[in-house]
Amino acid sequence: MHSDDTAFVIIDVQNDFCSGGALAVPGGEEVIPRINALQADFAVRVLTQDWHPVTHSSFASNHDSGQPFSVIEMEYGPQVLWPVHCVQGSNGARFHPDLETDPADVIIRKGFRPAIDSYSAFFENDHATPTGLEGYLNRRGVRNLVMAGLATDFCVRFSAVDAARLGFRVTVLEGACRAIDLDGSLAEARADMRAHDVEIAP
Ligand code: VGL
Ligand code: ZN
Repeated sequence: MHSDDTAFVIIDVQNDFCSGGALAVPGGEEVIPRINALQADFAVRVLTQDWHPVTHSSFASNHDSGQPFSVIEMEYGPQVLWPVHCVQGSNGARFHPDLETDPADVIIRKGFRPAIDSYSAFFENDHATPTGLEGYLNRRGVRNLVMAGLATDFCVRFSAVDAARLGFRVTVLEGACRAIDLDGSLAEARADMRAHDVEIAP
């Protein structure tokens, strides 16, 4: 059992990020058994859920010339255009059926504003609009975070780096994550996490 001030943050283990999903991360569902087994070791458990309106600006289909996996410039910076995924209320947006969700204390939904994407569990991609998770964790006295889930190089990376910037001590369980690995994004994610003192554990 970890100390009471340590939370397990489980990122986006949803159908669309697993095999057969709209934005399947290779081996996505392989993280589930370990994540399920670890949950009992934590006093605080957080789930995040990517949760987009069908009009979302990160969807390639909502841009005239946007191809999936191309990058465009948004007001808040570069944005990868994704296939339609994790649409609010759809089966793809549901947690994978094998993920144990009953132990969760809180579920943070993100990416619900049409005009802005949100990889991080803490801030949307403008790095300014908060999701509220920081306040939740602070009010519960949490200082340390252990993270796992999907995808290593997008939502896990930005959640871990934001958390470290906010002053949490962060460990990413890389073996309980899987990556999209788009144009070197996994190597970049590892370097970014290390540069922000995120511990990368197996
Ligand atoms: C994610 C791309 C788009 C993720 C979410 O969970 O890593 N990636 N939306
Ligand atoms: Zn998304």
